[in-house]
Amino acid sequence: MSSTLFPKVTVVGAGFVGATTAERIVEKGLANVVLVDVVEGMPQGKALDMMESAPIEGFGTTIVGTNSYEETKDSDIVVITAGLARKPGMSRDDLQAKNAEIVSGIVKEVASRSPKAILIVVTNPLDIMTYLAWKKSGFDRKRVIGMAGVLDSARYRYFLSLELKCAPHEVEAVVLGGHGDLMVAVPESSTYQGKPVTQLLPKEKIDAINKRTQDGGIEIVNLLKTGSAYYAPSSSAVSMVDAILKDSGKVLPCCVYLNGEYGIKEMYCGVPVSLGREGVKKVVELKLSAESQAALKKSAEHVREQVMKLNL
Ligand code: TXD
Repeated sequence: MSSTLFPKVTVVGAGFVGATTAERIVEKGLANVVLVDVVEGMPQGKALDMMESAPIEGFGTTIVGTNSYEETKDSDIVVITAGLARKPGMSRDDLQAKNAEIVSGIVKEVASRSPKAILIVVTNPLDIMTYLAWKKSGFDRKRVIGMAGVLDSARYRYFLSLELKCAPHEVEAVVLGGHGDLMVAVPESSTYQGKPVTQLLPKEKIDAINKRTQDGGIEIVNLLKTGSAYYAPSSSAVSMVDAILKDSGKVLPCCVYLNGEYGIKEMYCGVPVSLGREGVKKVVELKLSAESQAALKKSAEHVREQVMKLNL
């Protein structure tokens, strides 16, 4: 297929998450990519390096690297990964002020050039940056979505599979709420071979897995010491890009604006949604236990408190 027939995805931030996201998108042949970063030469170098793998990998999509926004015009999707990442001892909320400045500037640049795009926010603190991107873009709430739930659920699925002694993809699982210490793993909606994991594993095991999932990001930060996770985060972002571009309607847990769903009003929070070309097609309301529902509300309230600090 000629490369002009592919959709266009801009990835802002050519660091670990951004570059890996860009690589996965072009290698899968999903879209042509524009990779933007403030560091001179770096996105250009990474893009050229990826294009030189095209003859070997056999993809027909293209990637260009740039320090300006001109090339991003009329993107179908913009994935925002720019910002600072956590270092050991830092919480996601510590990143807030600096990343708010970065994300606001980027949204201003991309929203005017790609007014019909869907924004996928990846930068931490995730729920707050997604709210900020929605406010600053002026876009419909369906078109501004945060990536966290797919990653948190993938971690949960992997950890459950270790206990269940099965392949990770055989476990279906959901993690809801904000992307932070108050995220809510929902064992009653997580299944292996159709059975809820609550029937397959003892409560202490499930509680320990929930805790490891909540600490999934910091476990990697502590091992890497100089950065945070990017392989699973980029897979997660690309699964959202895939569902949107293919208009698949796939249900994925994403950070979206809620207006009464799950009893949460006028706030961004992680819940399962069906994704397609218009962005969020539908919020899927799961039947939660009283415990999970209360934990979800608590998590959303924490996001609200942090959002208030932005003084928007
Ligand atoms: O689940 C999730 N949502 C997350 C979020 C999972 C993993 C990482 N998460 C967050 O993504 C992380 O806490 C950071 O806030 C972002 C990016 O993480 P990454 O690991 O990719 O950080 P890097 O490697 O430091 O890359 C950030 C890049 C770097 O190249 C900077 O030069 C660039 O962002 N940057 C900018 N690019 C464009 N425009 C501006 N203003 C800018 N400022 C920095």
